[in-house]
Amino acid sequence: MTIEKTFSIVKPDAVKRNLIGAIYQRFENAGLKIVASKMVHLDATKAQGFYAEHEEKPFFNELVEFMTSGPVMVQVLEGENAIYSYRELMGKTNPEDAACGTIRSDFALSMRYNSVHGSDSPESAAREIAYFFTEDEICPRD
Ligand code: IDP
Repeated sequence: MTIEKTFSIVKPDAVKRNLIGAIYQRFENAGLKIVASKMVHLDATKAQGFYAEHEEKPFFNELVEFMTSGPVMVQVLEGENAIYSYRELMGKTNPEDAACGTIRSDFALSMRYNSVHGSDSPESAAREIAYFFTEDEICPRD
């Protein structure tokens, strides 16, 4: 059994539609514990740094514009194989391809406005958690 931490964002489209509680419920129902959480309104520099790997992509500027368009919830989730299991819970990037019952299938509006982010590897999880949280903001849970 590998207990991991992963990084998650409830994106502006979901916060605007008052879906924070519904999405947090999905995390908890799936056995993922919230061990850190806060609301932030990203500025362009913070969003560009977060998505630096996509800098050359045609959708980069619109992605940054979207991610700075309103507050987001950022959280650290902990659980067994949390990185993979949260990616499965989110569903594919494009909600049209996301499996039934996934967060993106149920809540996302489009490929861009897709409601949630989740780390895709242990390296990304470590980088992304540290990008938003200090060690002492992460609370150990039983
Ligand atoms: P992921 O969030 O499923 O890991 P990535 O490929 O890392 O997907 O893309 C990051 C984010 O950029 C997506 O979640 C989505 O909001 C946005 N995005 C990705 N591809 C496109 C696209 O082709 N058009 C518009 N937005 C996109």
